[in-house]
Amino acid sequence: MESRLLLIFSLPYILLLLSCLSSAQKPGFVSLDCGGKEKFSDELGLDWSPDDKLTYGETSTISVANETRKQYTTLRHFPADSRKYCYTLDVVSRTRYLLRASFLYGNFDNNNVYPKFDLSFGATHWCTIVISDANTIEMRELIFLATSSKVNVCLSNATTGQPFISTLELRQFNGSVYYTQFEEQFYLSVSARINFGAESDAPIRYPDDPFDRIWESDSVKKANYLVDVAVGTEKISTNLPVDVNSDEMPPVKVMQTAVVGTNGSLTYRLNLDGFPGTGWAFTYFAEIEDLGPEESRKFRLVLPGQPDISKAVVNIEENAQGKYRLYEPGFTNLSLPFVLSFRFGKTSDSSRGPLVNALEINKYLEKNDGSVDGAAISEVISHYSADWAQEGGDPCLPVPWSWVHCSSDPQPRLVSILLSSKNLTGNVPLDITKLTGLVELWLDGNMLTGSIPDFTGCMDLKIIHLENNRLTGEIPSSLANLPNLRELYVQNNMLSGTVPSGLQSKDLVLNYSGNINLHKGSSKKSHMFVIIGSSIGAAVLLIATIASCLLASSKNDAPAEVAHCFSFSEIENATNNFEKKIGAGGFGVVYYGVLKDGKEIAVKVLINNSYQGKREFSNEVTLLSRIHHRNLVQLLGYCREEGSSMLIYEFMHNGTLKEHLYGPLTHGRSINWIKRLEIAEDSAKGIEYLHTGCVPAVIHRDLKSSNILLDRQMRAKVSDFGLSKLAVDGVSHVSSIVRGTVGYLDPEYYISQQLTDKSDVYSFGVILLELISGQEAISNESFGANCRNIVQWAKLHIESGDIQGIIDPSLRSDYDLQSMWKIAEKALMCVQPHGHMRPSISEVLKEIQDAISIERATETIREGNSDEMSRQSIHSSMNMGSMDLGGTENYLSIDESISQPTAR
Ligand SMILES: *[C@@H]1O[C@H](CO)[C@@H](O)[C@H](O)[C@H]1NC(C)=O
Ligand SMILES: *[C@@H]1O[C@H](CO)[C@@H](O)[C@H](O)[C@H]1NC(C)=O
Ligand SMILES: *[C@@H]1O[C@H](CO)[C@@H](O)[C@H](O)[C@H]1NC(C)=O
Ligand SMILES: *[C@@H]1O[C@H](CO)[C@@H](O)[C@H](O)[C@H]1NC(C)=O
Ligand SMILES: *[C@@H]1O[C@H](CO)[C@@H](O)[C@H](O)[C@H]1NC(C)=O
Ligand SMILES: *[C@@H]1O[C@H](CO)[C@@H](O)[C@H](O)[C@H]1NC(C)=O
Ligand SMILES: *[C@@H]1O[C@H](CO)[C@@H](O)[C@H](O)[C@H]1NC(C)=O
Ligand SMILES: *[C@H]1O[C@@H](CO)[C@@H](O)[C@@H](O)[C@@H]1NC(C)=O
Repeated sequence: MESRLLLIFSLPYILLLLSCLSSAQKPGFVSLDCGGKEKFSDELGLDWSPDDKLTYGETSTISVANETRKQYTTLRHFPADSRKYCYTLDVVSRTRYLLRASFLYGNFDNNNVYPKFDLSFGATHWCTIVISDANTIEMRELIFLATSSKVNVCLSNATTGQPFISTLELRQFNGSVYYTQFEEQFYLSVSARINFGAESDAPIRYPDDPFDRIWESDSVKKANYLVDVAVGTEKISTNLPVDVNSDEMPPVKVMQTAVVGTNGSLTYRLNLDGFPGTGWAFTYFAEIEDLGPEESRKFRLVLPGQPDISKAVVNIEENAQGKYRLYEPGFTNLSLPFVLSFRFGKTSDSSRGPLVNALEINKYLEKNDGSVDGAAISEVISHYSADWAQEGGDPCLPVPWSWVHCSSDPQPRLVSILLSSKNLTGNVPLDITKLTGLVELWLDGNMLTGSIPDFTGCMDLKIIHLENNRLTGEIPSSLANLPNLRELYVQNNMLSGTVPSGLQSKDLVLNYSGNINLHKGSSKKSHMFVIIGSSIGAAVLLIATIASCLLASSKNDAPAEVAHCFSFSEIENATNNFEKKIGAGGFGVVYYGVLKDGKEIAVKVLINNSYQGKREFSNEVTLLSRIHHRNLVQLLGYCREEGSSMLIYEFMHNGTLKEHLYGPLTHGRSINWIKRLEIAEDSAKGIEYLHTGCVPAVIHRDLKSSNILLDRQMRAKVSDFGLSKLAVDGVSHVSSIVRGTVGYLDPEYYISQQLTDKSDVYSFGVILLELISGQEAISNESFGANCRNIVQWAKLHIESGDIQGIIDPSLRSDYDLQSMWKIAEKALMCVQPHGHMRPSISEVLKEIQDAISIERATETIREGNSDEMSRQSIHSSMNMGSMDLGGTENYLSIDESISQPTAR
């Protein structure tokens, strides 16, 4: 066993600092109250501040029984998308810190779905947070040596629920506390820090521990934690001071209590977070019992499978050179399992059983150095203050920023920069030319000035977009030396001089029109393709507008990312020669199919062939297939052969919302109100992702109840997004054709042809009215004389206070009127004539979620009268439904259960 002698080096330093530490708040302590609104001091004397500088995420207030600490009454949560959300903290370089993050779910989203997501520290995956109880705080700690002046903590990869965080704390160590010889390559992730023989369940921390380490009480009965305690284990304690030498060691209060194995053994089994792996493990002993002159306490540590460790004999008093003094044997590199069983056993010549005061185990967590281009890209973003430049963390890991694509190397490279139309001013940042792995550069549509820099360092560049800026000077002839350059767009700038002949003789798409002082110059025409018009330009523009919500790596870089191209025969076979038609809509007929691997698919055969050219089509489809969200129907691939174009989607078992509201599938009984609210919530989440998870937003343009599909669990996904764009024929400009479905179409968009996200909100308002009323959006009979339109009809009733007049009679009275009103009022806001008067989809989503919690609260009361069976089934559908992951076969839907006779 080796002792820690390192503190000797820190002593002079300690003495020097002594006089300047008098302020109330410990220097080097940062305590962020996530979602908090104001600064405050807690009862320990720690100063908390809100995380209100963060521009991402939303805040929530929660209330958990017996948790009164202010920092646990708020939290911040983030969308469940494929981005990362980062906190940036200031630190002092070459200093060690304890970083602590904590998570108290408290059912903040009224979803009762326990979130699961990843936490990373810079580019290093730190841990996965799995919430398993709404009222229990999950806590993770990391010890690190700062190597620069900032560190990042990021949440990402929501597998269930929404990522959230309650607190984030930094505690600065001084001197060589927690130095390890591996610290350049490894962090220490804290797995256990236990105070044995504790007098209460409360942990010991600041101010007893000057670094605010949390020494957990061994009396807390956590599941799977500290079990297998041997018979005869007893607590002991003393009031006498224990000499612990320095504050690197456990605080005196921790050392004043211990457990003793009165029958000769101390045995424990505990689960070690983060293990198996190699770790740092120390035990802390102090003799705090008075032994008689003839008595002795000698024991050994026994670790299963590690016989060598059992050789050393501990005699605390001898090892510590006295009573009430600390002895701290440990291992700086020990291999440990997840379930650690250990035993201290007395030697045969010892009169007393073993004693232990405290224990500390940390796991070595290997650092990931992150992307190669980190330094260069930080220089680039340091020129800008917009949100995209503040995403934080590593540019590529664990997921890339929203506007870059990265290679998939262990140390990734930036391969695409997608900064079209971001209002960039000033020169093209020179540091971009240091991104030597760059393949695509999109800087078009900004206000960039100055000249085009020399890209000689970026030999992989294939596509350069600099058009529609204010660039001056000549086109550098060095561009001709880029061996892979295939597309160069510099039109509509203020460039001058002549087009370098090297570029003119290259096999290249080159557009330099709209530069008044730029001349073609003399050259022999060879393979040059000059595009002055905009036919390909328009198609490329389409790609640019949705490119930046794509989080996967560049299409040029990773061919595996290209949308799957199915062969016609494969589709022919899967659909059994287009046998089973399952739907038809504005874009074409949909067929059912089963792939060879058993996966069920829906094949949409697009109606006409006014679609873009083959390459643009497959590019567009590739982009659509990369949009992933649990409430968006996944595009699996496409097929373009035999003169037809097809899109292949995941198959949704329960058809469209339309069919369930008033189609033949209802069989006279339709879905109940809570289910309708859940469908509204799911759809709103999908739309919210299109509007806010993609930059710039993707506007659906054709939302309607037949575009909301239902899976086996009756959870909803939005389909057909992006198709309006796909159908734009090559030549015409994107926004020149109004597209949409009568009854759902935003009247303002129809008149002005200006498409905004509020057009989708209008359509969604119509869907909400359908959910309330069970009526179609347009009907010749239902709405009375002179009225064909659900909006006019509903408005008339709701505004005169007669909500009953529009509620679907098949809902009987199984709904809460308050939740119904909430939705009705919001629906009317959504269908306001002017876009600026309509709420955002996120606001609508909030309202739906409020209505759901109202409905669930009253449902519980209503259930009081119904039988056990139906209560259970409603319950299970909520949990499973909102998890929405793998299909559970023995699912019992609400509809089935409420159609059962109940004991009302
Ligand atoms: C809260 O504390 C009270 C009193 O200490 C206790 O009776 C109750 O069980 C606690 N509730 C929870 C949920 O822990
Ligand atoms: C996201 O989490 C899931 C489950 O925890 C895991 O299987 C997957 O590898 C993670 N993805 C990434 C990109 O880390
Ligand atoms: C533990 O020791 C006590 C007395 O020291 C004895 O009575 C008891 O039987 C022992 N228990 C076991 C399991 O050895
Ligand atoms: C610990 O020891 C193992 C070999 O026993 C070695 O491979 C490893 O690099 C050491 N350090 C860490 C931090 O695991
Ligand atoms: C660019 O500036 C305009 C006008 O100031 C603003 O409306 C627009 O949102 C900005 N775009 C971006 C991407 O910041
Ligand atoms: C599909 O392929 C399988 C085997 O590859 C064949 O048995 C089956 O007849 C094919 N079906 C159609 C409709 O072509
Ligand atoms: C949903 O689909 C499943 C499987 O196809 C079916 O058993 C169930 O009845 C459907 N539910 C409704 C409400 O239609
Ligand atoms: C570290 O160095 C010495 C103290 O300065 C101790 O007395 C201690 O105060 C310093 N430790 C801390 C916690 O700041």
